[in-house]
Amino acid sequence: MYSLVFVGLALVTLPVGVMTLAKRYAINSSQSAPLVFNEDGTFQISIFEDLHFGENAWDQWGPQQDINSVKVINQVLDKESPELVVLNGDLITGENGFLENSTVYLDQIVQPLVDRQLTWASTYGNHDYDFNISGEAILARERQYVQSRTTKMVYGQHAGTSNYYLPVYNSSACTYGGCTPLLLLWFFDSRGGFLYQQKDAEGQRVGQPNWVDTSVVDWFVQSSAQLTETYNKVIPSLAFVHIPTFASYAFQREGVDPRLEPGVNDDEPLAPQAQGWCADGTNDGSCEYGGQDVPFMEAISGVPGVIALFSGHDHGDTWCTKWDSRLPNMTFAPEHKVNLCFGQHSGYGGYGNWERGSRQVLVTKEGLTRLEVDTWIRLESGNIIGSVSLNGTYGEDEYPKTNDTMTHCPTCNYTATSVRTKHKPFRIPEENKK
Ligand SMILES: *[C@@H]1O[C@H](CO)[C@@H](O)[C@H](O)[C@H]1NC(C)=O
Ligand SMILES: *[C@@H]1O[C@H](CO)[C@@H](O)[C@H](O)[C@H]1NC(C)=O
Ligand SMILES: *[C@@H]1O[C@H](CO)[C@@H](O)[C@H](O)[C@H]1NC(C)=O
Ligand SMILES: *[C@@H]1O[C@H](CO)[C@@H](O)[C@H](O)[C@H]1NC(C)=O
Ligand SMILES: *[C@@H]1O[C@H](CO)[C@@H](O)[C@H](O)[C@H]1NC(C)=O
Ligand SMILES: *[C@@H]1O[C@H](CO)[C@@H](O)[C@H](O)[C@H]1NC(C)=O
Ligand SMILES: *[C@@H]1O[C@H](CO)[C@@H](O)[C@H](O)[C@H]1NC(C)=O
Ligand SMILES: CC(=O)N[C@H]1CO[C@H](CO)[C@@H](O)[C@@H]1O
Repeated sequence: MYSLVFVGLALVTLPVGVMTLAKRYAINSSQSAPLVFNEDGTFQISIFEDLHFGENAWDQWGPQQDINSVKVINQVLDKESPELVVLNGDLITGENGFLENSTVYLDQIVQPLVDRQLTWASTYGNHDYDFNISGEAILARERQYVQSRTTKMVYGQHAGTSNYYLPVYNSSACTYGGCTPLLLLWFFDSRGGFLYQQKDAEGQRVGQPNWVDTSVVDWFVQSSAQLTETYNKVIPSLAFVHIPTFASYAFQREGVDPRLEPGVNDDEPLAPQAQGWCADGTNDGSCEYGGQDVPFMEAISGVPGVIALFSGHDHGDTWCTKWDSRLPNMTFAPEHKVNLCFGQHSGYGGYGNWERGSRQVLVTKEGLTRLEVDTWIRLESGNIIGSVSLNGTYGEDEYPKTNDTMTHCPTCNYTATSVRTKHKPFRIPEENKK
């Protein structure tokens, strides 16, 4: 699909120095070759999220979890054949990182993708930002691979890193600018965690806002309007962000129906963007939710053609909901219907033992005409669960209930200095109730 000349060239015959050079600068082919639909008119995405590599590097448990996580990626990709892999945040558990090597875990994550000549695109999550790690640092590591499509299109000081879009074309006969894309993929950075190499007067790490910044929202609204004008057409799109928005929380309070919205719903209440921040931008622990994700929610539901927004973050939530009306505790209704989906906790790092897996999204040219995609979760065991069509009647159609199964893992139990802290329970305080 894209020329992988340098990968194909038996690198083993090259001395190490040349190999590194080749890896870094050779062809940039995947970056210049557009994403395209299959001959059969499909485009599949495999989402891995909350991989949480690099926990407890100093003992046996952490590295063992990373080995288990690599197995998950391999098991899933032995069964699925995506055109693109999305790494939807919390690739690495940054609070365990050492400055000198905090991003090397990326190499382990992407090895199964490189082996299969797959190309990928990342969003960064709150655990990808800490004193010793940052989105910029992970992106620098990703740039060593031509298969990475992760990039940065918004340069404001508070924008975060992984904000960009990728067009998907009809066929390889198209080049950038040559054809109208059939599909756009938007990637957003919900930030969070802590600022890189910064400490306050008390020597504490400095928290980073955990929502999509308004500079990014402006860029999204303007860029999509520009694309609509350029192509004289609303191009259907899918969006990815690590931390879900308050709309998912508001829906969850209404009640997730295990037959209409199949999936695990154990993280209740879930942790949305702007959790733990006050409306005035302080985060001293006195507020539960500051509402700063409202502009992003308005944009996601206001920009026409957005079929679904996929997030991770809450490892124990795996359902999709169609957001199509004003929800309690929210002041506005979505302008257009948008499906809000969680994926499946993919890594052995991070809290929880829900069975590991990966959400699949199948786009067809035909489905795009009705703004529909199909999606399911491929588990590490090989089983498929939660297979649904995000079509016009999603939310009314009955599906089999998803079993809430846990992974049985002899190396998973850990009691010493576990870093597996769950998100703080989330409650809206009286003053924020609408
Ligand atoms: C490949 O990409 C890198 C970084 O994005 C750039 O510095 C380099 O010049 C590119 N090489 C080619 C051959 O385009
Ligand atoms: C899209 O690509 C297919 C081949 O994959 C080709 O048959 C078809 O004509 C193309 N359609 C357009 C509008 O270019
Ligand atoms: C990173 O550095 C730490 C501290 O030197 C070390 O314990 C750890 O094994 C290193 N991790 C990797 C993946 O090299
Ligand atoms: C950051 O990395 C340095 C150098 O390896 C290490 O000494 C330090 O403990 C780390 N700091 C934090 C806050 O993780
Ligand atoms: C949506 O998909 C479900 C499951 O395949 C199907 O039963 C239902 O009829 C579809 N609805 C529409 C409007 O196509
Ligand atoms: C879910 O669990 C029930 C009861 O154990 C079992 O009968 C059913 O086959 C399971 N379904 C799936 C899809 O695994
Ligand atoms: C791990 O912990 C669970 C729950 O505490 C327990 O049921 C299971 O037997 C433990 N497994 C091992 C291998 O220790
Ligand atoms: C905190 C919270 O959820 N507040 C309100 C949200 O909306 C429902 C339904 O209107 C109220 O019952 C809650 O008190």
